[in-house]
Amino acid sequence: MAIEQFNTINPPTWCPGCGNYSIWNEIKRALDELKIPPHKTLIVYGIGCAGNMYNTVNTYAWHSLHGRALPTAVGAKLANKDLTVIVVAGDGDGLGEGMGHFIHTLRGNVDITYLIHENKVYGLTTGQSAPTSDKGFVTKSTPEGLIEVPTNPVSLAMTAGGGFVARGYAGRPQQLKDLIKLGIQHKGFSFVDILQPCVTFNKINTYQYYNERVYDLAEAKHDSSDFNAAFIKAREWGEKIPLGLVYQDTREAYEDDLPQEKGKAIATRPIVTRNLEPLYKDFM
Ligand SMILES: Cc1ncc(C[n+]2csc(CCOP(=O)(O)OP(=O)(O)O)c2C)c(N)n1
Ligand code: SF4
Repeated sequence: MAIEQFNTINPPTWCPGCGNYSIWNEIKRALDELKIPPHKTLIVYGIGCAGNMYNTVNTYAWHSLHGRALPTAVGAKLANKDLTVIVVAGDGDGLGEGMGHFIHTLRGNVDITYLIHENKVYGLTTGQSAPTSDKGFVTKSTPEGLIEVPTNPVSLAMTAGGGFVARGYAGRPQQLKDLIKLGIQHKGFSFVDILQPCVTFNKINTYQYYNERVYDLAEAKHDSSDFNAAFIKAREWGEKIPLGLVYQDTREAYEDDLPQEKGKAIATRPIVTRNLEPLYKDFM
């Protein structure tokens, strides 16, 4: 296999230098290295610059509603457990409108992989503040500077019950690819928060900003099975920003506890027509 099998005839349309190009490449490389073919993969996309990847990767694809990519993906996975299901969404999409779904999907632990492109701004709608934007961030929607403090998606994912929580960076493509691969291989919900410079609307969190701060948790001998140690790393943000696998547990995926999922994938079973007349009569 080769990475080209995941290309379509449509080139991406992101701004030159956008971090999305790296993420796009590493998703394809991860699938290729895991030998997961296009017809065994579904990518569900949110709405935004991140979601505009939807027609540039040759797999099954679904361009969902803003904030609703996760429940769409959960439904698809439960209907066809043979598919590798990945979700690609922006941080506005996933942590603003889609925040409720995020928290409940973390609890639920369905076996899908969620990639949030954290650019700390609304890119597609031309630069409003996002839930991850820094306090004081000046945008068209916050001309006097943002009042709220930012959401930390990594520590949030841990407190909400996430069983696989990682942070990657578009500027560290090799590590990012390895994290996406680990996430896909994890049995249960895997979340990779990806630092993604938006070169057009975020002049603060640039490649230079991150390059001066990021370090690799693996090199720091971090134990990703120790929740308390991992939570300290999840909260770390400032002069130093950790990258890598922050926390991983071994609990069962949602599907493993669902009797209907035993046996063949639901989508491959014959359609059974049931006579509901007796049931209606009971209630009439
Ligand atoms: C229900 C709904 N609300 C709002 C919008 C408008 N909208 C489109 S993209 C977007 C935010 C994009 O920001 P983000 O999710 O961070 O993705 P990015 O463009 O930065 O990749 C918004 C608010 C929409 N399309 N649908
Ligand atoms: S606006 Fe920002 S996130 Fe969107 S394509 Fe341009 S650089 Fe990328």
